[in-house]
Amino acid sequence: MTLTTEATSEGFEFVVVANRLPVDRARQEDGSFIWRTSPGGLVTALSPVMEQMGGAWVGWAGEDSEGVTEFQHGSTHIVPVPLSADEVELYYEGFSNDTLWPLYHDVIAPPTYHREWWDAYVTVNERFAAAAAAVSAHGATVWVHDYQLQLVPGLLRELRPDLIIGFFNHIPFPAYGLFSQLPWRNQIVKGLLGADVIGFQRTADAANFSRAVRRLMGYETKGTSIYVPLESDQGDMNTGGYRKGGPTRRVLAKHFPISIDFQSFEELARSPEVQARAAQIREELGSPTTILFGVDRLDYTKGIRHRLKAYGELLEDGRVKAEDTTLVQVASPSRERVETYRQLRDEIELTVGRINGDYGTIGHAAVNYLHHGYPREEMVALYLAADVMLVTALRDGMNLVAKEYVATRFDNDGVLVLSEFAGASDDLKQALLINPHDIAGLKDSIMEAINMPARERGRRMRSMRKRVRDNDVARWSHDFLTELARSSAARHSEALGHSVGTI
Ligand code: GDG
Repeated sequence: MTLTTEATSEGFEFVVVANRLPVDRARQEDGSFIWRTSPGGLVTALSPVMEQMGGAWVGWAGEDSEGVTEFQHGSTHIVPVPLSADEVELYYEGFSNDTLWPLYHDVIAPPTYHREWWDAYVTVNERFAAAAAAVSAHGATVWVHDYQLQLVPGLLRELRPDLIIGFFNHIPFPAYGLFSQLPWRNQIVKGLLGADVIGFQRTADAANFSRAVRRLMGYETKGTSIYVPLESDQGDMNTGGYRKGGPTRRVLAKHFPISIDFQSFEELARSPEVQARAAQIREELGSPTTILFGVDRLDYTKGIRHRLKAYGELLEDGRVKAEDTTLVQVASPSRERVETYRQLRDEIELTVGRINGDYGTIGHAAVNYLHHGYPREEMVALYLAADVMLVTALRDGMNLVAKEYVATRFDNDGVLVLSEFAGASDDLKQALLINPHDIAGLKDSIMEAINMPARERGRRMRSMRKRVRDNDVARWSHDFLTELARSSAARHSEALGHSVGTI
Protein backbone atom coordinates (compact mmCIF):
# COMPACT_ATOMS: atom_id res chain seq x y z
CA MET A 1 0.00 0.00 0.00
CA THR A 2 1.43 3.37 -0.90
CA LEU A 3 -0.49 6.45 0.06
CA THR A 4 0.83 9.96 -0.15
CA THR A 5 -0.57 11.90 2.73
CA GLU A 6 0.74 15.43 2.30
CA ALA A 7 -1.51 18.35 1.53
CA THR A 8 -1.42 19.44 -2.10
CA SER A 9 -2.46 22.88 -3.27
CA GLU A 10 -5.99 21.50 -3.71
CA GLY A 11 -6.29 19.53 -0.46
CA PHE A 12 -5.18 16.48 1.53
CA GLU A 13 -4.53 13.01 0.14
CA PHE A 14 -5.73 11.27 3.33
CA VAL A 15 -8.72 12.48 5.32
CA VAL A 16 -10.35 10.99 8.42
CA VAL A 17 -13.95 11.96 9.16
CA ALA A 18 -15.30 11.18 12.64
CA ASN A 19 -17.89 12.75 14.92
CA ARG A 20 -15.20 13.84 17.41
CA LEU A 21 -11.84 15.36 16.72
CA PRO A 22 -8.87 13.73 18.44
CA VAL A 23 -8.79 16.79 20.72
CA ASP A 24 -11.63 18.53 22.55
CA ARG A 25 -11.76 22.21 23.37
CA ALA A 26 -12.65 22.65 27.02
CA ARG A 27 -13.24 25.76 29.10
CA GLN A 28 -11.26 25.92 32.35
CA GLU A 29 -12.47 27.46 35.59
CA ASP A 30 -10.62 30.74 34.91
CA GLY A 31 -12.45 31.05 31.55
CA SER A 32 -9.45 30.14 29.37
CA PHE A 33 -9.54 27.19 26.92
CA ILE A 34 -7.37 24.11 26.67
CA TRP A 35 -7.22 21.25 24.14
CA ARG A 36 -7.59 17.80 25.71
CA THR A 37 -7.42 14.33 24.17
CA SER A 38 -10.98 13.18 23.49
CA PRO A 39 -12.17 10.14 25.47
CA GLY A 40 -13.23 6.79 24.04
CA GLY A 41 -12.16 3.90 21.90
CA LEU A 42 -12.22 5.54 18.46
CA VAL A 43 -9.62 8.18 19.29
CA THR A 44 -7.46 5.62 21.15
CA ALA A 45 -7.42 3.48 18.02
CA LEU A 46 -7.00 6.15 15.34
CA SER A 47 -4.48 8.48 16.99
CA PRO A 48 -1.44 6.26 16.31
CA VAL A 49 -2.63 5.75 12.72
CA MET A 50 -2.86 9.50 12.15
CA GLU A 51 0.52 10.10 13.79
CA GLN A 52 2.04 7.79 11.23
CA MET A 53 0.04 8.79 8.14
CA GLY A 54 -0.53 12.51 8.61
CA GLY A 55 -3.42 14.17 6.75
CA ALA A 56 -6.60 15.96 7.82
CA TRP A 57 -9.14 15.01 10.51
CA VAL A 58 -12.67 16.41 10.09
CA GLY A 59 -14.80 16.39 13.24
CA TRP A 60 -16.67 18.23 15.96
CA ALA A 61 -14.47 19.96 18.55
CA GLY A 62 -16.91 19.67 21.47
CA GLU A 63 -19.29 21.99 23.24
CA ASP A 64 -16.93 24.93 23.65
CA SER A 65 -15.75 25.08 20.07
CA GLU A 66 -17.64 28.04 18.69
CA GLY A 67 -15.56 30.04 16.21
CA VAL A 68 -12.65 27.53 16.16
CA THR A 69 -10.94 27.41 12.78
CA GLU A 70 -8.62 24.87 11.12
CA PHE A 71 -5.23 24.31 12.76
CA GLN A 72 -2.28 21.92 12.80
CA HIS A 73 -1.98 19.49 15.74
CA GLY A 74 1.22 17.42 15.46
CA SER A 75 1.04 15.63 12.12
CA THR A 76 -2.73 16.13 11.85
CA HIS A 77 -4.52 19.04 10.21
CA ILE A 78 -7.62 19.63 12.36
CA VAL A 79 -10.82 20.66 10.54
CA PRO A 80 -13.55 21.54 13.07
CA VAL A 81 -17.20 21.10 12.08
CA PRO A 82 -19.46 23.41 14.11
CA LEU A 83 -22.61 22.05 15.76
CA SER A 84 -25.27 24.26 17.33
CA ALA A 85 -26.60 23.45 20.81
CA ASP A 86 -29.82 22.19 19.16
CA GLU A 87 -27.89 19.94 16.83
CA VAL A 88 -25.91 18.47 19.72
CA GLU A 89 -29.21 17.64 21.39
CA LEU A 90 -31.02 16.26 18.34
CA TYR A 91 -28.28 14.72 16.17
CA TYR A 92 -25.78 13.61 18.86
CA GLU A 93 -27.60 12.98 22.13
CA GLY A 94 -30.84 12.14 20.32
CA PHE A 95 -30.47 10.20 17.08
CA SER A 96 -26.90 8.94 17.59
CA ASN A 97 -27.01 8.06 21.28
CA ASP A 98 -30.70 7.41 21.97
CA THR A 99 -31.79 5.85 18.66
CA LEU A 100 -28.84 4.19 16.91
CA TRP A 101 -26.71 3.27 19.95
CA PRO A 102 -29.40 1.20 21.74
CA LEU A 103 -30.75 -0.25 18.45
CA TYR A 104 -27.29 -1.37 17.32
CA HIS A 105 -26.54 -2.84 20.77
CA ASP A 106 -29.42 -5.32 20.57
CA VAL A 107 -31.98 -2.97 22.18
CA ILE A 108 -30.51 -3.48 25.67
CA ALA A 109 -32.23 -0.13 26.28
CA PRO A 110 -35.26 0.80 24.18
CA PRO A 111 -34.39 2.99 21.17
CA THR A 112 -36.38 6.19 20.72
CA TYR A 113 -37.52 7.25 17.24
CA HIS A 114 -38.16 10.95 16.59
CA ARG A 115 -38.51 12.48 13.15
CA GLU A 116 -36.88 15.77 14.19
CA TRP A 117 -33.84 13.83 15.46
CA TRP A 118 -33.57 12.18 12.06
CA ASP A 119 -33.85 15.54 10.26
CA ALA A 120 -30.96 16.90 12.35
CA TYR A 121 -28.94 13.72 11.62
CA VAL A 122 -29.37 14.33 7.87
CA THR A 123 -28.40 18.03 8.17
CA VAL A 124 -25.29 17.31 10.23
CA ASN A 125 -24.20 14.43 7.97
CA GLU A 126 -24.53 16.82 4.99
CA ARG A 127 -22.29 19.32 6.79
CA PHE A 128 -19.63 16.70 7.55
CA ALA A 129 -19.72 15.48 3.92
CA ALA A 130 -19.33 19.05 2.60
CA ALA A 131 -16.41 19.72 4.98
CA ALA A 132 -14.67 16.49 3.92
CA ALA A 133 -15.25 17.26 0.22
CA ALA A 134 -13.73 20.73 0.70
CA VAL A 135 -10.41 19.51 2.16
CA SER A 136 -9.86 16.39 0.00
CA ALA A 137 -7.45 16.44 -2.93
CA HIS A 138 -8.52 14.93 -6.25
CA GLY A 139 -8.66 11.12 -5.89
CA ALA A 140 -7.94 11.34 -2.14
CA THR A 141 -8.67 8.53 0.32
CA VAL A 142 -11.36 9.49 2.82
CA TRP A 143 -11.99 7.25 5.83
CA VAL A 144 -15.33 7.87 7.54
CA HIS A 145 -15.97 6.51 11.04
CA ASP A 146 -18.87 5.23 13.02
CA TYR A 147 -22.62 5.24 13.43
CA GLN A 148 -23.01 9.03 13.77
CA LEU A 149 -21.95 9.49 10.12
CA GLN A 150 -23.54 6.66 8.16
CA LEU A 151 -24.94 8.97 5.47
CA VAL A 152 -21.57 10.59 4.76
CA PRO A 153 -20.21 7.94 2.32
CA GLY A 154 -23.27 8.28 0.03
CA LEU A 155 -23.34 12.08 0.25
CA LEU A 156 -19.62 12.28 -0.39
CA ARG A 157 -19.82 10.04 -3.44
CA GLU A 158 -22.46 12.36 -4.91
CA LEU A 159 -20.33 15.44 -4.21
CA ARG A 160 -16.98 13.91 -5.17
CA PRO A 161 -17.15 10.76 -7.33
CA ASP A 162 -13.34 10.92 -7.70
CA LEU A 163 -12.72 10.02 -4.02
CA ILE A 164 -11.83 6.62 -2.58
CA ILE A 165 -14.22 6.20 0.34
CA GLY A 166 -13.90 3.83 3.28
CA PHE A 167 -16.26 3.47 6.25
CA PHE A 168 -15.62 1.71 9.56
CA ASN A 169 -18.36 0.89 12.04
CA HIS A 170 -16.95 0.75 15.57
CA ILE A 171 -20.09 -0.67 17.14
CA PRO A 172 -22.02 -3.84 16.26
CA PHE A 173 -24.36 -3.94 13.26
CA PRO A 174 -27.62 -5.52 14.43
CA ALA A 175 -29.48 -8.54 13.08
CA TYR A 176 -32.07 -7.68 10.43
CA GLY A 177 -35.00 -8.37 12.80
CA LEU A 178 -33.82 -5.44 14.93
CA PHE A 179 -32.39 -3.16 12.24
CA SER A 180 -35.68 -3.32 10.34
CA GLN A 181 -37.34 -1.38 13.20
CA LEU A 182 -35.55 1.75 12.06
CA PRO A 183 -37.95 3.99 10.11
CA TRP A 184 -34.99 5.30 8.04
CA ARG A 185 -33.35 1.93 7.41
CA ASN A 186 -33.22 2.29 3.61
CA GLN A 187 -31.57 5.70 3.77
CA ILE A 188 -28.93 4.39 6.18
CA VAL A 189 -28.13 1.38 4.01
CA LYS A 190 -27.93 3.55 0.91
CA GLY A 191 -25.66 6.02 2.74
CA LEU A 192 -23.25 3.26 3.76
CA LEU A 193 -23.20 1.77 0.26
CA GLY A 194 -21.59 5.00 -0.97
CA ALA A 195 -18.31 3.59 0.40
CA ASP A 196 -15.94 1.31 -1.53
CA VAL A 197 -15.15 -0.69 1.60
CA ILE A 198 -17.37 -0.96 4.69
CA GLY A 199 -15.49 -2.35 7.68
CA PHE A 200 -17.09 -4.05 10.69
CA GLN A 201 -15.65 -5.46 13.91
CA ARG A 202 -16.92 -9.05 13.56
CA THR A 203 -17.88 -11.35 10.68
CA ALA A 204 -21.40 -11.50 12.14
CA ASP A 205 -21.74 -7.69 11.82
CA ALA A 206 -20.71 -7.75 8.16
CA ALA A 207 -23.13 -10.63 7.52
CA ASN A 208 -25.98 -8.72 9.24
CA PHE A 209 -25.31 -5.73 6.98
CA SER A 210 -25.23 -7.81 3.77
CA ARG A 211 -28.52 -9.41 4.77
CA ALA A 212 -30.08 -5.97 5.32
CA VAL A 213 -28.90 -4.96 1.83
CA ARG A 214 -30.47 -8.05 0.27
CA ARG A 215 -33.74 -7.68 2.18
CA LEU A 216 -34.16 -3.94 1.75
CA MET A 217 -32.54 -3.23 -1.62
CA GLY A 218 -32.65 -6.62 -3.30
CA TYR A 219 -29.05 -6.19 -4.50
CA GLU A 220 -26.94 -9.22 -5.23
CA THR A 221 -24.32 -10.17 -2.61
CA LYS A 222 -21.67 -12.88 -2.76
CA GLY A 223 -19.42 -13.55 0.23
CA THR A 224 -18.08 -10.15 1.28
CA SER A 225 -19.04 -8.47 -2.05
CA ILE A 226 -22.15 -6.41 -2.62
CA TYR A 227 -23.04 -5.43 -6.19
CA VAL A 228 -24.60 -1.96 -6.17
CA PRO A 229 -26.31 -0.90 -9.40
CA LEU A 230 -24.96 2.33 -10.85
CA GLU A 231 -27.02 5.41 -9.90
CA SER A 232 -29.29 5.39 -12.98
CA ASP A 233 -30.37 1.77 -12.34
CA GLN A 234 -31.11 1.98 -8.64
CA GLY A 235 -34.86 2.48 -8.90
CA ASP A 236 -36.95 3.83 -6.04
CA MET A 237 -35.05 3.91 -2.77
CA ASN A 238 -38.16 3.23 -0.70
CA THR A 239 -39.33 0.17 -2.60
CA GLY A 240 -35.81 -1.03 -3.29
CA GLY A 241 -36.79 -2.03 -6.88
CA TYR A 242 -34.02 -1.75 -9.45
CA ARG A 243 -33.13 -2.98 -12.93
CA LYS A 244 -31.38 -6.34 -12.56
CA GLY A 245 -28.48 -7.24 -14.85
CA GLY A 246 -27.29 -3.65 -15.37
CA PRO A 247 -23.77 -2.43 -14.59
CA THR A 248 -22.78 -2.51 -10.91
CA ARG A 249 -20.16 -1.13 -8.55
CA ARG A 250 -18.64 -3.64 -6.14
CA VAL A 251 -18.67 -2.72 -2.46
CA LEU A 252 -16.71 -4.82 0.05
CA ALA A 253 -18.41 -5.43 3.45
CA LYS A 254 -15.95 -7.25 5.68
CA HIS A 255 -14.71 -7.61 9.25
CA PHE A 256 -11.53 -5.79 10.30
CA PRO A 257 -11.22 -6.32 14.09
CA ILE A 258 -9.82 -3.15 15.61
CA SER A 259 -6.90 -3.25 18.04
CA ILE A 260 -4.52 -1.14 20.12
CA ASP A 261 -0.96 0.18 19.97
CA PHE A 262 0.43 -2.87 21.79
CA GLN A 263 3.98 -1.57 22.01
CA SER A 264 3.12 1.78 23.56
CA PHE A 265 1.02 0.08 26.26
CA GLU A 266 3.77 -2.41 27.01
CA GLU A 267 6.40 0.35 27.15
CA LEU A 268 4.31 2.34 29.58
CA ALA A 269 3.79 -0.75 31.74
CA ARG A 270 7.54 -1.41 31.83
CA SER A 271 8.37 2.11 32.99
CA PRO A 272 9.62 2.18 36.62
CA GLU A 273 7.24 5.05 37.53
CA VAL A 274 4.17 3.10 36.43
CA GLN A 275 5.34 -0.05 38.20
CA ALA A 276 5.97 1.91 41.38
CA ARG A 277 2.51 3.39 41.09
CA ALA A 278 0.98 -0.09 40.64
CA ALA A 279 2.67 -1.25 43.86
CA GLN A 280 1.45 1.88 45.61
CA ILE A 281 -2.13 1.26 44.45
CA ARG A 282 -2.04 -2.26 45.94
CA GLU A 283 -0.78 -0.83 49.21
CA GLU A 284 -3.37 1.94 49.30
CA LEU A 285 -6.07 -0.69 48.80
CA GLY A 286 -4.84 -2.44 51.97
CA SER A 287 -2.72 -5.07 50.13
CA PRO A 288 -5.62 -7.44 49.44
CA THR A 289 -4.93 -10.96 48.16
CA THR A 290 -7.00 -10.30 45.05
CA ILE A 291 -7.84 -7.11 43.17
CA LEU A 292 -10.66 -7.39 40.69
CA PHE A 293 -10.76 -4.51 38.20
CA GLY A 294 -13.31 -3.06 35.78
CA VAL A 295 -12.96 0.10 33.69
CA ASP A 296 -15.63 1.27 31.33
CA ARG A 297 -17.39 4.35 30.10
CA LEU A 298 -20.48 4.47 32.29
CA ASP A 299 -22.68 2.82 29.66
CA TYR A 300 -25.49 0.25 29.93
CA THR A 301 -23.85 -1.88 27.22
CA LYS A 302 -20.85 -2.59 29.45
CA GLY A 303 -22.64 -4.90 31.90
CA ILE A 304 -21.49 -3.06 35.05
CA ARG A 305 -24.74 -3.95 36.83
CA HIS A 306 -24.33 -7.66 36.04
CA ARG A 307 -20.73 -7.52 37.30
CA LEU A 308 -21.82 -5.91 40.58
CA LYS A 309 -24.64 -8.40 41.01
CA ALA A 310 -22.29 -11.37 40.61
CA TYR A 311 -19.71 -9.86 42.97
CA GLY A 312 -22.36 -8.87 45.53
CA GLU A 313 -23.69 -12.45 45.55
CA LEU A 314 -20.18 -13.88 45.97
CA LEU A 315 -19.81 -11.70 49.08
CA GLU A 316 -23.25 -12.74 50.28
CA ASP A 317 -22.44 -16.43 49.76
CA GLY A 318 -19.19 -15.98 51.69
CA ARG A 319 -17.16 -17.20 48.68
CA VAL A 320 -15.13 -13.96 48.85
CA LYS A 321 -14.50 -11.57 51.75
CA ALA A 322 -13.90 -7.81 51.64
CA GLU A 323 -10.83 -8.33 53.88
CA ASP A 324 -8.97 -10.17 51.15
CA THR A 325 -10.72 -9.24 47.89
CA THR A 326 -11.66 -5.87 46.49
CA LEU A 327 -13.29 -4.71 43.28
CA VAL A 328 -11.99 -1.47 41.76
CA GLN A 329 -14.54 -0.09 39.31
CA VAL A 330 -13.62 2.96 37.24
CA ALA A 331 -16.71 4.28 35.47
CA SER A 332 -15.67 7.20 33.26
CA PRO A 333 -18.41 9.81 32.88
CA SER A 334 -20.26 9.47 29.58
CA ARG A 335 -23.32 11.02 27.82
CA GLU A 336 -24.54 12.50 31.06
CA ARG A 337 -27.35 14.48 29.48
CA VAL A 338 -29.07 11.37 28.08
CA GLU A 339 -31.73 10.21 30.57
CA THR A 340 -30.94 6.47 30.33
CA TYR A 341 -27.34 7.22 31.32
CA ARG A 342 -28.43 9.30 34.33
CA GLN A 343 -30.66 6.47 35.52
CA LEU A 344 -27.86 3.97 35.05
CA ARG A 345 -25.50 6.06 37.15
CA ASP A 346 -28.06 6.28 39.95
CA GLU A 347 -28.66 2.53 39.89
CA ILE A 348 -24.97 1.67 39.92
CA GLU A 349 -24.17 4.07 42.72
CA LEU A 350 -27.06 2.72 44.79
CA THR A 351 -25.82 -0.85 44.27
CA VAL A 352 -22.22 0.06 45.16
CA GLY A 353 -23.45 1.81 48.32
CA ARG A 354 -25.47 -1.27 49.31
CA ILE A 355 -22.62 -3.69 48.71
CA ASN A 356 -20.20 -1.55 50.71
CA GLY A 357 -22.74 -1.03 53.48
CA ASP A 358 -23.49 -4.76 53.74
CA TYR A 359 -20.04 -6.29 53.29
CA GLY A 360 -17.33 -3.64 53.76
CA THR A 361 -15.36 -3.41 57.01
CA ILE A 362 -13.33 -0.51 58.37
CA GLY A 363 -10.35 -0.07 56.07
CA HIS A 364 -11.72 -2.64 53.58
CA ALA A 365 -14.24 -1.35 51.06
CA ALA A 366 -15.76 -4.20 49.06
CA VAL A 367 -16.00 -1.93 46.00
CA ASN A 368 -13.77 1.05 45.23
CA TYR A 369 -15.96 2.97 42.84
CA LEU A 370 -14.42 5.89 40.93
CA HIS A 371 -16.52 8.08 38.68
CA HIS A 372 -13.82 9.99 36.81
CA GLY A 373 -11.47 9.72 33.92
CA TYR A 374 -7.77 9.03 34.60
CA PRO A 375 -4.54 9.75 32.75
CA ARG A 376 -3.28 6.85 30.70
CA GLU A 377 -0.35 6.20 33.08
CA GLU A 378 -2.78 5.67 35.96
CA MET A 379 -4.92 3.34 33.83
CA VAL A 380 -1.87 1.23 33.01
CA ALA A 381 -0.82 1.16 36.69
CA LEU A 382 -4.32 -0.08 37.55
CA TYR A 383 -4.08 -2.81 34.87
CA LEU A 384 -0.77 -3.90 36.40
CA ALA A 385 -2.19 -3.91 39.92
CA ALA A 386 -5.24 -5.99 38.91
CA ASP A 387 -5.18 -9.76 39.42
CA VAL A 388 -8.44 -10.24 37.54
CA MET A 389 -9.83 -7.99 34.80
CA LEU A 390 -13.60 -8.06 34.41
CA VAL A 391 -15.05 -7.25 30.96
CA THR A 392 -18.71 -8.22 31.17
CA ALA A 393 -20.25 -6.26 28.26
CA LEU A 394 -23.76 -7.24 27.19
CA ARG A 395 -22.84 -6.14 23.69
CA ASP A 396 -19.65 -4.38 22.54
CA GLY A 397 -18.23 -3.81 19.06
CA MET A 398 -14.73 -4.85 20.17
CA ASN A 399 -13.72 -3.62 23.69
CA LEU A 400 -10.23 -2.18 23.72
CA VAL A 401 -9.92 -2.41 27.50
CA ALA A 402 -9.57 -6.22 27.21
CA LYS A 403 -6.71 -5.84 24.71
CA GLU A 404 -5.03 -3.07 26.75
CA TYR A 405 -5.01 -5.28 29.85
CA VAL A 406 -3.30 -8.05 27.91
CA ALA A 407 -0.74 -5.65 26.37
CA THR A 408 0.32 -4.27 29.76
CA ARG A 409 0.84 -7.71 31.38
CA PHE A 410 4.43 -8.25 30.25
CA ASP A 411 4.80 -10.31 33.45
CA ASN A 412 2.47 -12.89 31.80
CA ASP A 413 0.26 -12.76 34.86
CA GLY A 414 -3.33 -11.71 35.47
CA VAL A 415 -6.60 -13.31 34.34
CA LEU A 416 -9.05 -11.82 31.86
CA VAL A 417 -12.73 -12.61 32.32
CA LEU A 418 -14.32 -11.66 29.00
CA SER A 419 -17.87 -11.53 27.70
CA GLU A 420 -18.57 -13.54 24.58
CA PHE A 421 -20.74 -10.60 23.46
CA ALA A 422 -17.68 -8.36 23.06
CA GLY A 423 -15.96 -8.52 19.66
CA ALA A 424 -12.65 -9.06 21.50
CA SER A 425 -13.78 -12.61 22.38
CA ASP A 426 -13.21 -13.64 18.73
CA ASP A 427 -9.49 -12.87 19.21
CA LEU A 428 -8.94 -13.63 22.91
CA LYS A 429 -10.06 -17.21 23.17
CA GLN A 430 -7.70 -17.91 26.08
CA ALA A 431 -9.66 -15.54 28.32
CA LEU A 432 -12.29 -17.01 30.64
CA LEU A 433 -15.24 -16.46 28.31
CA ILE A 434 -18.54 -15.74 30.03
CA ASN A 435 -22.19 -15.01 29.31
CA PRO A 436 -22.90 -11.98 31.54
CA HIS A 437 -26.61 -12.79 31.67
CA ASP A 438 -25.78 -16.09 33.38
CA ILE A 439 -25.01 -14.74 36.86
CA ALA A 440 -24.29 -18.21 38.32
CA GLY A 441 -21.83 -18.89 35.49
CA LEU A 442 -20.24 -15.46 35.90
CA LYS A 443 -19.77 -16.07 39.65
CA ASP A 444 -18.09 -19.42 38.96
CA SER A 445 -15.79 -17.85 36.37
CA ILE A 446 -14.77 -15.07 38.77
CA MET A 447 -13.91 -17.73 41.36
CA GLU A 448 -12.02 -19.74 38.74
CA ALA A 449 -10.05 -16.58 37.87
CA ILE A 450 -9.28 -15.84 41.54
CA ASN A 451 -8.07 -19.41 42.14
CA MET A 452 -6.33 -20.06 38.82
CA PRO A 453 -2.86 -21.62 39.28
CA ALA A 454 0.09 -19.46 38.18
CA ARG A 455 1.10 -21.87 35.40
CA GLU A 456 -2.29 -21.70 33.76
CA ARG A 457 -2.42 -17.91 34.12
CA GLY A 458 0.95 -17.68 32.37
CA ARG A 459 -0.05 -20.06 29.58
CA ARG A 460 -3.24 -18.20 28.81
CA MET A 461 -1.73 -14.72 29.07
CA ARG A 462 1.26 -15.58 26.83
CA SER A 463 -1.05 -16.84 24.12
CA MET A 464 -3.33 -13.76 24.31
CA ARG A 465 -0.33 -11.42 24.27
CA LYS A 466 1.01 -13.01 21.10
CA ARG A 467 -2.39 -12.62 19.46
CA VAL A 468 -2.69 -8.90 20.30
CA ARG A 469 0.99 -8.17 19.52
CA ASP A 470 0.62 -9.76 16.05
CA ASN A 471 -2.69 -7.99 15.41
CA ASP A 472 -2.14 -4.46 16.66
CA VAL A 473 -3.79 -1.25 15.51
CA ALA A 474 -1.17 -0.63 12.81
CA ARG A 475 -2.09 -3.99 11.29
CA TRP A 476 -5.81 -3.08 11.49
CA SER A 477 -5.41 0.19 9.60
CA HIS A 478 -2.97 -1.38 7.15
CA ASP A 479 -5.41 -4.20 6.35
CA PHE A 480 -8.32 -1.81 5.93
CA LEU A 481 -6.45 0.72 3.80
CA THR A 482 -4.91 -2.03 1.65
CA GLU A 483 -8.38 -3.41 0.84
CA LEU A 484 -9.55 0.11 0.11
CA ALA A 485 -6.65 0.78 -2.27
CA ARG A 486 -7.26 -2.58 -4.00
CA SER A 487 -10.95 -2.06 -4.44
CA SER A 488 -10.49 1.42 -5.85
CA ALA A 489 -7.84 0.09 -8.25
CA ALA A 490 -10.34 -2.53 -9.38
CA ARG A 491 -13.00 0.15 -9.87
CA HIS A 492 -10.69 2.23 -12.00
CA SER A 493 -9.61 -0.63 -14.16
CA GLU A 494 -13.28 -1.62 -14.63
CA ALA A 495 -14.03 1.93 -15.67
CA LEU A 496 -11.22 1.71 -18.22
CA GLY A 497 -12.69 -1.54 -19.53
CA HIS A 498 -9.82 -3.76 -18.36
CA SER A 499 -10.42 -7.14 -16.81
CA VAL A 500 -10.23 -7.08 -13.05
CA GLY A 501 -7.89 -9.41 -11.20
CA THR A 502 -9.07 -11.37 -8.20
CA ILE A 503 -9.00 -9.50 -4.94
C1 GDG B 1 -16.15 2.07 20.92
C2 GDG B 1 -16.90 0.74 20.86
C3 GDG B 1 -14.76 -0.41 20.29
C4 GDG B 1 -11.77 4.63 29.41
N1 GDG B 1 -11.75 5.30 30.57
C5 GDG B 1 -10.59 5.97 30.59
C6 GDG B 1 -9.87 5.70 29.41
N2 GDG B 1 -10.63 4.88 28.70
C7 GDG B 1 -10.22 4.35 27.39
C8 GDG B 1 -9.87 2.87 27.47
C9 GDG B 1 -10.08 2.46 26.02
C10 GDG B 1 -11.23 3.36 25.59
O1 GDG B 1 -11.30 4.46 26.48
C11 GDG B 1 -12.56 2.63 25.64
O2 GDG B 1 -12.62 1.78 24.54
P1 GDG B 1 -13.63 0.57 24.45
O3 GDG B 1 -13.30 -0.21 23.23
O4 GDG B 1 -13.49 -0.26 25.69
O5 GDG B 1 -15.10 1.19 24.43
P2 GDG B 1 -15.90 2.41 23.69
O6 GDG B 1 -15.49 3.74 24.19
O7 GDG B 1 -17.34 2.07 23.87
O8 GDG B 1 -15.47 2.32 22.14
C12 GDG B 1 -15.97 -0.41 21.22
C13 GDG B 1 -14.13 0.97 20.21
O9 GDG B 1 -15.09 1.99 19.91
C14 GDG B 1 -13.04 1.02 19.14
O10 GDG B 1 -13.52 0.62 17.90
O11 GDG B 1 -13.80 -1.33 20.78
O12 GDG B 1 -16.65 -1.64 21.11
O13 GDG B 1 -18.04 0.74 21.73
O14 GDG B 1 -8.97 2.78 25.24
O15 GDG B 1 -8.56 2.72 27.94
N3 GDG B 1 -8.67 6.21 29.12
C15 GDG B 1 -8.10 7.04 30.03
N4 GDG B 1 -8.74 7.37 31.20
C16 GDG B 1 -9.95 6.84 31.53
O16 GDG B 1 -10.49 7.12 32.60
N5 GDG B 1 -6.90 7.57 29.77
